[in-house]
Amino acid sequence: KLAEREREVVFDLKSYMLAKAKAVNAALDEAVPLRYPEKIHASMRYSLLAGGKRVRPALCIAACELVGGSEEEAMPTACAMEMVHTMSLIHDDLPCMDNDDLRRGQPTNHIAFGEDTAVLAGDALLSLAFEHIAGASKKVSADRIVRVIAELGKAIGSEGLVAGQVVDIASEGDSSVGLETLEYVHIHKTALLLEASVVSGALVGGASDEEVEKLRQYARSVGLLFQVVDDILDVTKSSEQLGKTAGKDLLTDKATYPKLLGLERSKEFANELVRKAKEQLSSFDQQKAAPLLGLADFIAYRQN
Ligand code: GRG
Repeated sequence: KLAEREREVVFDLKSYMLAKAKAVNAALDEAVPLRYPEKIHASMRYSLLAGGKRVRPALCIAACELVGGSEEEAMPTACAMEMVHTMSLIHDDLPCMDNDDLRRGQPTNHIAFGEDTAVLAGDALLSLAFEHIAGASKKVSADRIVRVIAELGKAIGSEGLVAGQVVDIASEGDSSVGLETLEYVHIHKTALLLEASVVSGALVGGASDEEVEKLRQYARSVGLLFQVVDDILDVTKSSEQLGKTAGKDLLTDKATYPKLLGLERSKEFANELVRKAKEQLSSFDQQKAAPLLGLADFIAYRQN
């Protein structure tokens, strides 16, 4: 307990996150210049530079630094994770998927640029992510770059993010969806990209196989935690807004942790996941592990 409190005093996560977000934003800005054809690049930049917590790049850089690598080595890979995250949001918002008009308080990409451009901006960001890892990671050995490319490809393809989205769409409106399907969707839609961010950061930082494995386990817990907390926030935020006890997700057909487990047990599950995530970091230098320990808390106790 005392050691934990000391760490909180010496490590300022908020400043760490702000500094990493600033560096990532500058690198993303540079990675997608507004060149010909302007409309597609404007559309890519619109969503890529529209704010966002930059959790995936922060995890990537923190994992790289933990195993002895630098921010510079991690940056192209960190940016690639955000490019993929952004393209998944653009496509998720399309009329053929979630049909959302707003994202981060702004009109969604297809509302601002049209559906055709939004689809293509997503495609271009996906392609750029891999090009960027391969081309911009000058200080990282070729074999490690190949491992990162394979890791990311697997995490987001038809057995990864895409699989999560497919199962999510198929279970829409199905009131019999249980915990197993809910967990499948969350692990695939959300946790696998967080896992790829951490593992890829570790790989470009020169991690041993044993270190990669521990960080993978950390990321698995943190990834699921991210979505459990998202579900909890959906209930608590909309309760506040509505001034009622039932949040919006309790009023819809969508399966969520609070709906299937209840709010209290969902919170207990979230606490258990934070504990499990941190346990995986116990063999690392605790001073150096402070950012990843802090990021687990940030994901668990965030308000949006
Ligand atoms: C990746 C090839 C490929 C296709 C995409 C559309 C689709 C397939 C998948 C949907 C994935 C999706 C929307 C997952 C939800 C992820 C999630 C938890 C988003 C919110 O993340 P935050 O809170 O958002 O990090 P900010 O705004 O902070 O970046």
